[in-house]
Amino acid sequence: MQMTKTLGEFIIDCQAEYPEATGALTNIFSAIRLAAKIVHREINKAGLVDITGAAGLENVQGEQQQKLDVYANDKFKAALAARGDVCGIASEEEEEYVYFEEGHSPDGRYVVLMDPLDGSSNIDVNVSVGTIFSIYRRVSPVGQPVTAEDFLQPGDQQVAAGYVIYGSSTMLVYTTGNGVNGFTFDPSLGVFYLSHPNMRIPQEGKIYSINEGNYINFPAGVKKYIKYCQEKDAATNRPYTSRYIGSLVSDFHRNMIKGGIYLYPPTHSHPNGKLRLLYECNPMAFLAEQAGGKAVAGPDQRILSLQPTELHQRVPLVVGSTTMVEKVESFLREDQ
Ligand code: P6P
Repeated sequence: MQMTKTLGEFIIDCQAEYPEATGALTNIFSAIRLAAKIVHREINKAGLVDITGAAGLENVQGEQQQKLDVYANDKFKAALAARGDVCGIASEEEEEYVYFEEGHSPDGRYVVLMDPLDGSSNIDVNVSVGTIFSIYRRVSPVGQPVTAEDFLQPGDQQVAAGYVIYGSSTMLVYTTGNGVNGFTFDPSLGVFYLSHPNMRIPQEGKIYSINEGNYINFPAGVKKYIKYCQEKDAATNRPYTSRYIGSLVSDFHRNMIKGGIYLYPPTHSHPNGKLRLLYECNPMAFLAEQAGGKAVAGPDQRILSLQPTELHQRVPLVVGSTTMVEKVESFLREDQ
């Protein structure tokens, strides 16, 4: 049996297609790959070394920081800082963006935005979690400290985006704007292998993912869509199946493979939605569109076109199979 490509081989082959490529992205992905392996190792023994449970701190969102949240943030930040190509990062776990001072990467031309451990409240109950990352070229002068503008770029400016899902297996899924490819980690060899080449989201799906506990406060169009999913109609494969893991990366990954839709609409506690535009919605939207899907914040509000205004800005998210997202948009338009 021919051995499939490793992530490293795949990235180098892709770089070879761009003679002008400097190898910077290759270096950045090498850092992400290393940090993912380290976080994988700790997640898979969390129950044994008491690094689950809240670290007693709160992150900028006022959420209890799980020790692994902090651990993952530190590992990804350190790995990226060690690469000369990254001049700064923004993270769900950091109140402000971080400039990599002297000795790290003052000449770096890229910034990385990340949610180092999304869904971390699931760790204590052994449910899969993920890392989400988004990569941009800096817009401020090289060699100078990074500025807010480097991080507040529309999602369409992303150079690359992806996630690591720490589930029944650990996978790294990413895009650089030429499709989406998935790599599965073999812990016995410490290598990611290409397992899901050219991932495509089915145009149609039968799975909807939403926290129906918030139903009372959903916009009317979302309530109508939920009822639409639950109606019996053989011609359109309804009723659909409800699946909600409470971990964006896991729900998104399943919908990527099987087809489906994930929604986090405005709720009473999160009137602008709960998910963050910069390091959750934009990278997932880039992946979705590259795989043939769609991602909007509302009717005709393409996520990747939004102009960010704040680092931890939240927006509503509807993402997944194009036909399903467009159905939600039609219900939401009726209420405009
Ligand atoms: P709720 C995890 O905190 C997260 O950001 C996503 O991973 C997940 O889909 C969502 O929030 C879950 O939020 O309000 O349904 O518990």
